[in-house]
Amino acid sequence: MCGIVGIVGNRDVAQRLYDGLKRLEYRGYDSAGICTIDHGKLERRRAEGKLDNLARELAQDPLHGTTGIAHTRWATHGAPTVSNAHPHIVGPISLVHNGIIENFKPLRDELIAEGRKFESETDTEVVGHLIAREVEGGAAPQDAVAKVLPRLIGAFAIAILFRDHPDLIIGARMGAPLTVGYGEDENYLGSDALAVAPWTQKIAYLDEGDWAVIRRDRIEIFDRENRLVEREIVESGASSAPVEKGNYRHYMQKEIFEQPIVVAQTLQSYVRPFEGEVALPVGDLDLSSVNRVTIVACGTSFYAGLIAKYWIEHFARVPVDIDVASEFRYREPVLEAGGLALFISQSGETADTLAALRHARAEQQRIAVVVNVPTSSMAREADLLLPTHAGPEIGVASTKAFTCQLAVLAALAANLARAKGRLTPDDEAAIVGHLQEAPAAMNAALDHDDEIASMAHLVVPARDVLYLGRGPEYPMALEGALKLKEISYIHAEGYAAGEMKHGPIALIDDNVPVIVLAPSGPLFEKTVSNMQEVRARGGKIVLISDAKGIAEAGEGCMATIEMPQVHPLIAPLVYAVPVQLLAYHVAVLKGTDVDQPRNLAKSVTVE
Ligand code: HGA
Repeated sequence: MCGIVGIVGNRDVAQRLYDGLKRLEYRGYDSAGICTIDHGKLERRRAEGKLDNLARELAQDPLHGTTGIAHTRWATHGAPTVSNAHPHIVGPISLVHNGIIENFKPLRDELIAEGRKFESETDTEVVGHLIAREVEGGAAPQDAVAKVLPRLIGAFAIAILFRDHPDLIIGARMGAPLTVGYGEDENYLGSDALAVAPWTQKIAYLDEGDWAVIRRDRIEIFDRENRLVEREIVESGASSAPVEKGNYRHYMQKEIFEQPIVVAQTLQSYVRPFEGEVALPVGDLDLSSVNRVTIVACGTSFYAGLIAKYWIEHFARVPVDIDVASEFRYREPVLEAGGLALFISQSGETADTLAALRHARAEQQRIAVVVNVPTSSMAREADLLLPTHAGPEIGVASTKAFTCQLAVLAALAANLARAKGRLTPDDEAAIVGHLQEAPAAMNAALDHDDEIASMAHLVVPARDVLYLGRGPEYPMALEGALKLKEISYIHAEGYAAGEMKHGPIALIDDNVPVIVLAPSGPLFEKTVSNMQEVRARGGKIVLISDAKGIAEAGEGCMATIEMPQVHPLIAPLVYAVPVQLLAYHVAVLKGTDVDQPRNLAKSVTVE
C-alpha cells in the first residue's frame, strides 16, 4: 500500500524522491507528496491523485534540500485530499506513515484537550503531534521517537524529518515493512528494496519494533527495547531498471501475455522433467508427517489456495482447511501442533496474511509460504519458502503471479502426495508431464485474444455478470468475477455451477451474461446441465470450453471461447487466461484505469 522513500543525501533529493515514488506508485495513488529541509525550513509539495499531479506541482515550484521524505498514499483514514496527503508537517517535524494507528482516537482527544490543532483527518497526524510535542519540549529527536513509539498501537512504518537536524531521518516499523539502504556518503530508507534500488543494493530489513537513525555517514538501528542492534546488510538484488510496458498498452496486458514464460520459469524450480519428478526444496521439513494443511490468503491468492485444496485432497488425500486471512486469526481456528500452514501472497507483505502467519507460528504450525518477493517479510519468516518467479507484477489486478502460484501449488500437491505414498513413479511422471504442457497450452489460449476482444462488447453493457464452474473451475469462476469487479467495475459473482438453483438463478434474465467455465472432462455433463437450467430461463451464456465441449454444448450460446484440450490438472492455469483477457478487454472498452483501478492498491499492508 502506501509507499515510503527517504534520502539523507549530499545533493538535492526532490527529483530522486519523485523517481523513488514512481517505482512505488502501484502501492497507492490517492495522493503523493514530498518534504525536504531547505535552509532550516520544512518545505513540502503535495497533490491529490496520481504522481503526475505532484510532478506538475514540483515543476511549478521546485523543492531544494539534501534530505527529504516522500509518500504515495492509499487512504485509510480521511478522504484522498491534499490536506490528508502525506508528508504531514507538525511544528518542527514532518512525517510519512504506512499503516493504521488503531488508538488514534484517544491520542487525538488527548492532544486536542491540550489545545493542539489538527490539519487533517488522518490517524497519522497524531504521531506527528506526539513527536512534535516532545521535540518542542526540548527532547532530542532520538529521545522523542523512543518515547512516542511505545504509545502507538496498530501497524506502521514511519519516516520522520526534523527541521533543526538537516542531516537526519528517523524511521520505525511495527507490522509494516521498512528497509534502510547504505550508499556512498548518503543513506536511504524505503518501504521495499525496489524503492531504493537505483541508489544502492546494500540494504538491511528492519525487524518488528526496530527503529533506525539515518544520517549521511551512518545508520544506527535500535530494537523495541531501544538497544542498539546490528541487522544483516544484504544485497537486495532488486532491479533498478524501471519495468517497461514494451509494446503493450497496459502492464496488465503485458503480464497476461508473459504467463507462459514465467510459469515455465517457475516450474523449472519445482519439477525435473527428464526424471519425471517433482522436486520441492523442502529442506528438513518432513512432508510425510503432514496430516492436515491449513491454507490462508487474501483475494486472488485465496482463489489459488482454493484450487490447491482440490489438488492436495485429490492427490495427497490430506485434508485442507482454507480461510481468508482477515477471518483466520479472529475465528480461533483449531490447529494441531505440527500441522502445515501455507500462506500465499504476491508481495509477501499482505498485512492480514502476515498476521495470520504469526498466529499460526504461535500455534506451533510449520510455515510454508508461496510468495513472489523472496525478500519479503513472509519469505523471511517461513520454514519452507516456495517462491514464484513471475517477476515484478505492476498491474494492480494480479494475473501472472496467480498462475505462477498455481504452478507451485500443483507441484506442492504432487510432492505431498509422493511423501504420503500416494503416487506411483508413473503417476508422478504423468503429473510432471501435464505441468510441462501448461505453458504451451496457455500460449494457445492467448491466441484467442482477438476473438475475446471482439466479444467483450457483449459484456460491457451488463450491470451484473455471473461466472459458473465446477471443481477447480469453481474457484476460477470466483477469480473471473473478481477480475471483472476489480478492473471493469461490473458487479460479478462466481458460483459453483450446482449451487445456482439454490438462489442465484433468481437473478437470471437476458441482461445478465452467464459465463460458464467447462473444460470437457469428468464434471462437464453436470456443468452443462446447470447451464441448460440457465438457458431455460432466458439467460445469455458465454461458454468457455474446448472444441469437444463446444461441439457438445455450444449451440444456442451468446458466444463461445475455445480453449485447447488439456488435462484437468492444468485446466485452471489455462482457463485463467480467457478470464483475465475478458476482464481486460471489457475494462478497455469501458475506458477504466486498467493498471490502477479506483480504490485499489497493490501489496495490501493494512488490515
Ligand atoms: N492511515 C494512513 C496511511 C494509510 C496507508 O498506509 N495505506 O496503505 C492514511 O490514511 O493516511
